[in-house]
Amino acid sequence: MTPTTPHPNTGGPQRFPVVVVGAGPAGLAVGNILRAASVDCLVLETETREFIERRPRAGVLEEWAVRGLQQRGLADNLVERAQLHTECEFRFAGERFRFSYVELTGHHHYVYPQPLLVTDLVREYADVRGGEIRFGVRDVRVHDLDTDRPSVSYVDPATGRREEVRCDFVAGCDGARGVTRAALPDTARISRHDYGTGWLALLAEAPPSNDCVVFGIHPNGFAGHMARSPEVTRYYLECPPGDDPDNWSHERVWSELQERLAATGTGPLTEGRLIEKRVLDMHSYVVEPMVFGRLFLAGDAAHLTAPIAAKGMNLALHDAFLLGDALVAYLTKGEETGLDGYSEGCLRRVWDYQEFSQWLSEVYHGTSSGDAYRAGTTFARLRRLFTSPAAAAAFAEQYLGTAPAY
Ligand code: RFL
Repeated sequence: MTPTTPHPNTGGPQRFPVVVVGAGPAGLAVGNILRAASVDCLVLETETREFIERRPRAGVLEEWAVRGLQQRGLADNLVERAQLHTECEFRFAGERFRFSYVELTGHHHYVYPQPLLVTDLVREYADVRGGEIRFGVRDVRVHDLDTDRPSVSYVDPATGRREEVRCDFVAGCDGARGVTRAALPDTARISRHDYGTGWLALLAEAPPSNDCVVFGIHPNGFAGHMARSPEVTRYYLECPPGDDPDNWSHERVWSELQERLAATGTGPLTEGRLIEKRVLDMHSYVVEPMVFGRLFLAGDAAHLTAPIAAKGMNLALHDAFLLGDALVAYLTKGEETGLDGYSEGCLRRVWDYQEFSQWLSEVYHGTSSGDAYRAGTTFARLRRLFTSPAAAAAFAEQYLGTAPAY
């Protein structure tokens, strides 16, 4: 199968070897890998470029993910500007406990805000590698996925006309609220897990108040502190699922954060204006298989990991590397093994990260559950981390995503 040239102005359907639905980390990484191999593709995105370049979300990247971006020429800015995180701190029972994973393993995390990564990936795809991308598209639909001539259609925002794009493959990278997952047949299995808790996700215009990530385990509920930049800090507060962010005034947010993150030997947090305040219901799902006919799902479209363990963007990149490389191998050399093994190759890491998130959720939420038994086992888990070298090594491996095989 040879890449075909698009014909944007013929009035008839256009044609690209690959249509990527969604310009998040997954879709843009796939697009960049295809363009590096001179495979044409079209990325369709419902939002504007300005919007996706500013949407605040993730920040923590694992070493293998950064290496994967570097190998594909996508990490120059990241490597120059990212912070390196080498330790985290648990606060519980009024005390603080440092966990230096770099000392234990030699490995660290990179912290690089998702909007900066998305900005880098769009620039490289559209402005450097000459990839086609259409922003602001409406009502995207996928068609004929179980044939070898699938297509994607959308309403052009400028003309109001429905446009059709024929292709060989559709990469469904449109996140948790996209449309491609809904095109799966009833035979696809979607496993869901609801943690029964909410997190108030906050971004504060305030410098970090600690030199590393802090996890506060408190009877009032979990609280998290994560540096995003020297001026901005992400905070989380456990809250009831479905809670209204308006229930959380500036004063209430800071007083709960101060209380839940307090520990002997620590000063008060540096407070600041709250620039993001939204409630996330902690839930996860996994789609199996991640492939239907010519549709290949990647990232949050295929699996959502509640941001408990900061794994979602890493998994999105893992999928994108496998999918981009497999599509290039097929479209340029006719090799099918990458596409055949795609779903299984992704899902092994996905399930491993899901399991770790579930384990960590119990650590974060057990003491505030109101259940004395769960609180007791939570403290046992925490104590074990700081008394058993084997438990500490196992935690570090999962926290960093450094297992030798998945
Ligand atoms: P994205 O980033 O959601 O991108 C999907 C894109 O598709 C567009 N779209 C459509 N386009 C065309 N047609 C449609 N019908 C469309 N519907 C939607 C959307 O506008 C969007 O541009 O999915 P992707 O690429 O799979 O990337 C996933 C990550 O964004 C996500 O997993 C992470 O943000 C999760 N996450 C974290 N992950 C980490 O690895 N480390 C972290 O520290 C971390 N922190 C977080 C997080 C997610 C959070 N929220 C908001 C849920 C912190 C938070 C608060």
